[in-house]
Amino acid sequence: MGYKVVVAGATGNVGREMLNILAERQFPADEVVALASRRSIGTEVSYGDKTLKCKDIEGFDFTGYDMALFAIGSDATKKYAPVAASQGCVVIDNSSLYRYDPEIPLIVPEVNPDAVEEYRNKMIIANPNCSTAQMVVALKPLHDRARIKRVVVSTYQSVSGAGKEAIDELWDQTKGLYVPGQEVEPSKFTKQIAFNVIPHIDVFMDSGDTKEEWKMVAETKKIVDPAIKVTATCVRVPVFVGHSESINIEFEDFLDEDEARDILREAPGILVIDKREPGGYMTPVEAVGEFATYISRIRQDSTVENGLNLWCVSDNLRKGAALNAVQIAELLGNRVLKKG
Ligand code: 11C
Repeated sequence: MGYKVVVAGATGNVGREMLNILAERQFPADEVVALASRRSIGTEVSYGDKTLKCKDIEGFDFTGYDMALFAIGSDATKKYAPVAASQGCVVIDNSSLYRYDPEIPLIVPEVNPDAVEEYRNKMIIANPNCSTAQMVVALKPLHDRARIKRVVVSTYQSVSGAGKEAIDELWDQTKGLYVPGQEVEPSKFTKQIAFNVIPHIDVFMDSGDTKEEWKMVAETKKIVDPAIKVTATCVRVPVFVGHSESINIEFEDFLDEDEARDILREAPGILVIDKREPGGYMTPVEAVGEFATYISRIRQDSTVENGLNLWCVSDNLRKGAALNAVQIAELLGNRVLKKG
């Protein structure tokens, strides 16, 4: 007997990827139900070679369903996650609503799988922000070997992180720049995104950091180790899918770049592509549709006592969202629910 699974927000970028990945990874599901908001009822979405018709999330009875993958944003999650949880269905939530609740586990399966047991507290498990997920996959094995003291990260985040309208804005604005009279003004973004970069993701906080930058700090501490200091600068770039990160790490102990490369080669979820020659590194367009987090440009930082630099690329809709959620579902199934 397999699982009965709900995907809520099935018509969005992340919801569609959740369905694709459940099918690609042959998740042992007896039944998969696609839910959406009222305006998308009846919309057809693909699940492997099947087509599912979206049902209304309002009034849906989650009783008898084992788990629900939510990709519906914080406001809707606030309304529907407690309903699913109270009806005995474990929610795996992609929004930021519950991530910082000490009673709710925030999980990247390669990093802190044991936290899955804490699902019992509220029947909810949180999925991290995309820029955090790929970074902590890289940090964890290095931390285990040499204890990370401090991380300085700069991100190069694709527009798909901001949703479908943001993808359309980059596309239309890029075309519009070549056609007099068809220029597209910024709407989803604060400034022109085509052929530009914008050092602003999510809202500004009193500290001067943006919320996206704050999330990378808070989530890394919760998932890997509260002792790790993180400072982040998050930047939107004109890339459709795939986030990149330049990561500078300072360790307690010396870690040689060759040993770091070997550790990362062995680490779960990581592929190292690191040849010191033209093209011997990963770029975001090459990561689209892939499961791995790619690490390149591993090198000593000799400006601090025990420093290392690396370049980290992943498909933000996959490892950063849908894949991680499906991996949590697999973890929950294998470790706790044990069906299938
Ligand atoms: C972005 N990282 O690239 C964001 C998207 O907290 O789940 C995901 C926001 C989140 O805009």
